[in-house]
Amino acid sequence: MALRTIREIGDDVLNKVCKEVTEMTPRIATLIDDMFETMYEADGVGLAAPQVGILKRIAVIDVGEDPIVLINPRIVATDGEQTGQEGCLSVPGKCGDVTRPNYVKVVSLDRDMKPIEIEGTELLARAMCHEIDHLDGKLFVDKVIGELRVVTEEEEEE
Ligand code: GNR
Ligand code: NI
Repeated sequence: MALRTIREIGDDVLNKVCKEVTEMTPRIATLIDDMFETMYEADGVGLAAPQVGILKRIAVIDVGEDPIVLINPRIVATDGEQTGQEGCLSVPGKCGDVTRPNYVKVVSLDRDMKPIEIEGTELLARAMCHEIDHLDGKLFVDKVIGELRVVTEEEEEE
């Protein structure tokens, strides 16, 4: 396992539409392991492959329940709305309010390329939307309501 470099806003790789994964390979398995390690080291709740420079439709999420691997994820249902603070490891030190569905149902492949369905509300719903946006080359900064704020040191410690 190894840490990967997290690409930051301004890097073109973050604005590209990622390619579907057609088969699991040893390289992709290693990428997924490295993405978890990189996400945990950075104290994130999610990480998408383009954030480490790989234009494939892969994301990892851990909001404190089970770690989730998403491959070729698609949102198939949403309900309600939530507006809350969002940040991104590719936009260090900044945060802003974004409106997302309060519930999302995602169909995806897991690490074994087996079809799965994941339902989430609140932070999990927000994280799945945020990661799927990355796979389509979109960053939260373009969805912020009002101002993009500087995260204070106290908030960083939370
Ligand atoms: O660590 C992260 N926290 C977060 C908080 C609110 C909404 C989305 C996120 S995802 C972010 C990690 C990241 O940049 N994933 O792409
Ligand atoms: Ni992000």
